Amino acid sequence: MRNSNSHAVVFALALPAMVAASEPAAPHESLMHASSLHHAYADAFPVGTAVPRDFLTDRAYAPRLDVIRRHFDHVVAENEMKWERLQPEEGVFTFEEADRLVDWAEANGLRVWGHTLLWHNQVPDWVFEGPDGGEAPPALLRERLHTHIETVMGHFRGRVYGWDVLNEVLTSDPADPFRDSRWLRILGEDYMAETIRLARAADPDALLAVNDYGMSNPDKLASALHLLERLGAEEAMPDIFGMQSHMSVYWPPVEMIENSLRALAATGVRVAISEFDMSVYDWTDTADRYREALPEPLALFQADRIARVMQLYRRCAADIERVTHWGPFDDRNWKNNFPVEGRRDHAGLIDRHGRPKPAFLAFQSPGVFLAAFGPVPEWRPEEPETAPEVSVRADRPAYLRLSQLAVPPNTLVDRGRLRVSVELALAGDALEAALDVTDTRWNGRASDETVLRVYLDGKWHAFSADVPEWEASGEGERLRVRLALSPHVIEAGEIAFDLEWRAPAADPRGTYLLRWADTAYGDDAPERAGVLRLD
Ligand code: 9MR
Repeated sequence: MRNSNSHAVVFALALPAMVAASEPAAPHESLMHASSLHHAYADAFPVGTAVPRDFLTDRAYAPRLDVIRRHFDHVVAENEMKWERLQPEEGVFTFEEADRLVDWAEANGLRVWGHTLLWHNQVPDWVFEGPDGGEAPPALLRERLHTHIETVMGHFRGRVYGWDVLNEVLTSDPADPFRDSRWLRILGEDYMAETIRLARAADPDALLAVNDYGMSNPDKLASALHLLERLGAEEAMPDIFGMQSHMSVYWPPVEMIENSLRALAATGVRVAISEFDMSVYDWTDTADRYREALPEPLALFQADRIARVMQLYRRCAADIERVTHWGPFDDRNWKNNFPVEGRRDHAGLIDRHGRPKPAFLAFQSPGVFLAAFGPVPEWRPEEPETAPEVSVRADRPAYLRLSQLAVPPNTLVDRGRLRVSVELALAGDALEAALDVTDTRWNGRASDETVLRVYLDGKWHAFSADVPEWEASGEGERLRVRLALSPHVIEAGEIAFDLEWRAPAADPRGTYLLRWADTAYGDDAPERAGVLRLD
């Protein structure tokens, strides 16, 4: 093992200049001189990364493969080993893309972790469909699961050293701890133990994991502990529990991570930090604030957080099977599309010019980073002071852009399948609001529990979707509501205004919440209502 300390010190001293520099000689060049990330943890745990498909197929990404080879000791296919990629049609197995990664990893001395055998996402519909077009009977679904696991694990036996067998099967409601998925609905709760046993039989040498997100949440942890207890009793104990560890600079606190990590390890499994990354946004923040660049104080704050998390992992190294980053290149991290599609996040270790960020040094040498820069003060974006405004006129409708509300933890956002637009118009002494919703999760129709609320002149007015005003429109439907405006409002020419749309998500525990002006979560009067001008 190479000792990285002297490099790291030089790196630390060079850091301020690197942060400020505009263009390096060539992208990724400095990374090829920085000492290896995984060597820094050679005495603790393996350090790996997810790899997107095109890094292997598009020659433009060749320098990134060099970076991965230097800094990581294992890889995970970001998408290529998911069910829809490996068996898109029944009996048609397509291993080409996954094989390409495994071949490359083997040729370069990196190990491969398999992701994932059973998930509710990225699994084709045919898996759950019966011969008559209805739901597959349990025996058929069981047989398909068996065939998939045997074929996939058989194909990669000896080349993929372990698998995420059960992915995201938990809820954060310990009273109802298992995700309501088609697996659960058709097979019942035993499917989890059965799947682990199938995987064990298919490749007895592979390590088997249960993998999930949000694991620092004590409720989610309680669900996991319940599952592990049950799997243990059913002789289907996994070897590993994967804490995905998609975090933000603001959440969760290190103590919560430590608490979950130790509680999971106490059940006898080892813990994998399986999908590490760190968004620079608070979960409730939907603004696109750092499109041009990541402000330096925020880059340093992110690094400080990463350093403290890495120090925790080192303290818990005996319980940690591996640490896998889910997207170290800022421009190719999934957070750029979640929870806000197309927003620029900076969740990785390497910036958009191919240079190591402060986060890179902090990940590699937390002590060196903290000695040089820590403690870094928390950095918060400034909120705009002015409330949003909208003008409505009789002859020209106005359009509102709704933002996702700061949401409770179970709230889901699935913008791809949901479109909501709002049009406001003046009609005599009334305000007309027309809401167009296309919600493909509900065959284009709004659920009965959908509620539109309009805040006008100090009061919310609620309209649920079971009112007759809903009418079909295009692919979706439209709700048109009319609110009388009092003479004093018309006289004043402006009024405190907000508009909110909420609907149940496909997952029964989730809700969609969109609001125009006040995007802080709460049922009461908006703290920051907007202004409606009557022109
Ligand atoms: O990073 C993956 C992204 O490219 C895919 O579009 C997405 C599809 O669902 O899956 C992402 O990876 C997920 C992983 O497979 C399971 N845990 C959550 C990850 C981020 O969504």
